Amino acid sequence: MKRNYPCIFSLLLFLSNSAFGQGQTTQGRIHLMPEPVQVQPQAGTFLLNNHTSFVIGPAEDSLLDPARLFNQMIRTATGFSLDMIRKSRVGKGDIQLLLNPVPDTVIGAEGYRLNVTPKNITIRANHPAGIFYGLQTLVQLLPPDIQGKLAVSTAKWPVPCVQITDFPRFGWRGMMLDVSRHFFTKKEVESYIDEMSKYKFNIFHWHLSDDQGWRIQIKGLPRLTSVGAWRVFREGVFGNGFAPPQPGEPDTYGGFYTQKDIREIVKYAQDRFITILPEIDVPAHSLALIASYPNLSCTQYSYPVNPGSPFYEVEDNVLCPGNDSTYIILDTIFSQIARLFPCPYIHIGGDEAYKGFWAKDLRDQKLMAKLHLTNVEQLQSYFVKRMATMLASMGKKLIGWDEILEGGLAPSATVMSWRGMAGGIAAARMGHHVIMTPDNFVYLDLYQGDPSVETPTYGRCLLKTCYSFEPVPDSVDPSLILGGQGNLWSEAIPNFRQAEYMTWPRAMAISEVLWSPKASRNWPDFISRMEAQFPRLDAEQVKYSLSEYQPIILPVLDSLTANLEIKLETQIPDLKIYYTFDNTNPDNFSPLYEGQPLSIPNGAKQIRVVTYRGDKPIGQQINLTVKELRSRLRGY
Ligand code: TNX
Repeated sequence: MKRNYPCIFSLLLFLSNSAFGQGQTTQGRIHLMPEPVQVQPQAGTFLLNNHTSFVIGPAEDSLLDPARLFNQMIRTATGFSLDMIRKSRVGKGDIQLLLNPVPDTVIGAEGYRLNVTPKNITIRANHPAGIFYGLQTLVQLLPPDIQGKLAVSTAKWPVPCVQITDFPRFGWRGMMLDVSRHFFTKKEVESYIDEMSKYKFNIFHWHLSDDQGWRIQIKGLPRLTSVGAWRVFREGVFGNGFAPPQPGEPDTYGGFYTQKDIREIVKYAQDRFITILPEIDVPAHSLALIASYPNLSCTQYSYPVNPGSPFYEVEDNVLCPGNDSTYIILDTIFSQIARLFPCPYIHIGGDEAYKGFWAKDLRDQKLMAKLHLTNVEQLQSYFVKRMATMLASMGKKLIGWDEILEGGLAPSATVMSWRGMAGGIAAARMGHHVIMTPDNFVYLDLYQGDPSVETPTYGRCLLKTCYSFEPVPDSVDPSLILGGQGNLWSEAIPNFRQAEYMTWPRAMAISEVLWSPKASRNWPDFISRMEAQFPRLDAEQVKYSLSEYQPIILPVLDSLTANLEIKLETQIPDLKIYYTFDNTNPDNFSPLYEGQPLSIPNGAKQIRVVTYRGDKPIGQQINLTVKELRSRLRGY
């Protein structure tokens, strides 16, 4: 990032900005997310009002849709839309959108140059995608209310003058949404895609099938949606806390997208320059498919769609690779998927296949003998290679989770590395393309705050951890790392508000990792820009988490005495931490935490901790018993 003021200056501005929610500028600063490559603030302001027009060249029809989307975004708040004038010269008060006649070699396919002067605004790009991203940046330069759901009684909308040059670090900037464990409606999915596009993501990985539900209509296979899309309803804690279906209990929970829905969502995403990567998870995670067509598993038992009760290794959720029916049905499914989704890739899952049923199955044994395979991992590899050939015949390339490395990787497969970075590193060393989605950095289903106040899940993935994600490991050819993505698995996401809460602001951190230059990463600066986004999400009524302001309470054992002690931390740098051991609620007159681990006073049963910014409480108070802290020594 090249700024025309030094970093220390921005840090001081950040520290002096005691409350968040102040809109696009604080004391003259411009707050953008993700941070552009180069931002050069200029003197003055452009005023957008109902006389402002878009100026689009007569030959540049491809820019009409991005301009229309901009209009759609501001219409409710402003009460007006900008006219679209088809001419080549920009006049006073205009916003000119321009495709470069000669490619600008600095900004590539998705970059843009945005110039705001008091007289007019120009956005230049090589392709319409760049114009779209320039318009997203322009929205962020306007006051937050402009993108809101309420009419605002002002006629003038200021834009600070600035020159911006911007382009992404990675071509694959993804977010994954699991719609199987819990179902999200077409409108909710579109709203997720819309929000992603504001932070310049360009891939929506859609996890469309799993053990808890099949979500896409496939013509000729009606049971996938009449049976596979439905399960019994459960509330409580997914996994051990959910009871299995009871005899005669109706399947009331679920849903699916018709092919018409899919086409509309694909178009909705395309308009926002987002490609949808469809995933049908095979050969495992297939209980919904097997519940619909029981002949596909080795056991051929008739199982119900799983509601989140324990079943792994007990119920056979894996397709039988030695059964030809498997490939016949997959051919029907994937050929329709291939036609519905323009994405050059299809994701076939490939993760977490329990192979115990294969080892006992006669057809699988016969196939292994015929192919001279010596273990079941090689059988999975055979299955994945056969899927790669099938997809190639449909003009598509295969992506799979890193388990597809086991037993030998299909020659042209792209690997999505989720069990840390290791699978990605191994695949890149073999010359394969890789997308990094390591669970320890970008799993948005994991805790972002203290487990005592969050929805039950497992493991921890803090905002700060997302921001520290580096997709390119030192030891590999960087050109093989296509990019990365955040994954939202929905076992513990029973409604869409929770999906938003788990996504934001962590996805902002991921968007910056994937878009902005590595050298510009700056945690305090990110926080101040994140805080400028919150009023935008408020205006749009998108839920987000404030868990990043909570204190972090860590149990530690003193190295000499082995006594339990407590360390307190915050993710946000300028917060103070106050605590009590006397069962009262702390405030800024309570003991201040000063960095040394605390020993637990005799008789104390609980610590209560709160964070402050200046003299205002900011993070949710966390109360933890000593007993709970002791149990956390063993992890979450
Ligand atoms: C592992 S990531 C899974 C998912 C779960 C997720 C929960 C992957 C390829 N498999 O099936 O939902 O963990 O975090």
